[in-house]
Amino acid sequence: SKAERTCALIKPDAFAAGYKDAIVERILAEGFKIVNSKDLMLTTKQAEEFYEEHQARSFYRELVEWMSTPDQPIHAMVLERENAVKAWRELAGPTNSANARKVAPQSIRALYGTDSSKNAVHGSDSLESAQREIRIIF
Ligand code: 3AN
Repeated sequence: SKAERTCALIKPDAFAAGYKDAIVERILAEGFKIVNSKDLMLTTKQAEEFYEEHQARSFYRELVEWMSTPDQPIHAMVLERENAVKAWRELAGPTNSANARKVAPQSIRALYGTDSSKNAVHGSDSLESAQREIRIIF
């Protein structure tokens, strides 16, 4: 089977709390290769485009503003592995960190997230999303 690429973000909550190195170590330990990475702050426009599929959701504006807060960096990575999209979403865990602590206690969101929005990391939901997200950020 063939190596896939997915887009991972360490969000502002986990970055500010100093969890970047621990999360990167875990990613490598789980067999992912980090083929590109950078610290950055998203512009409002980048965050809007990144989350455009959520435009109709009640939390969209808050999510965009949080992900593009000035002086609140994120760490973006392109991860490569067999089955990378699904494997990274599994490692990240359920969207809601409190739920993650119940059903997937070793997942990254269980270990480093707070709730449904401050949930430490992002993972692409498909290969198409991964390509789109990588193009927006890198
Ligand atoms: P996932 O990131 O697990 O794919 P999505 O795609 O449903 O989850 O949500 C994208 C992002 O939107 C989440 N990572 C989170 O930051 C935010 N979000 C999702 N659900 C909520 C919610 N109920 N309240 C606030 N923010 C949310």
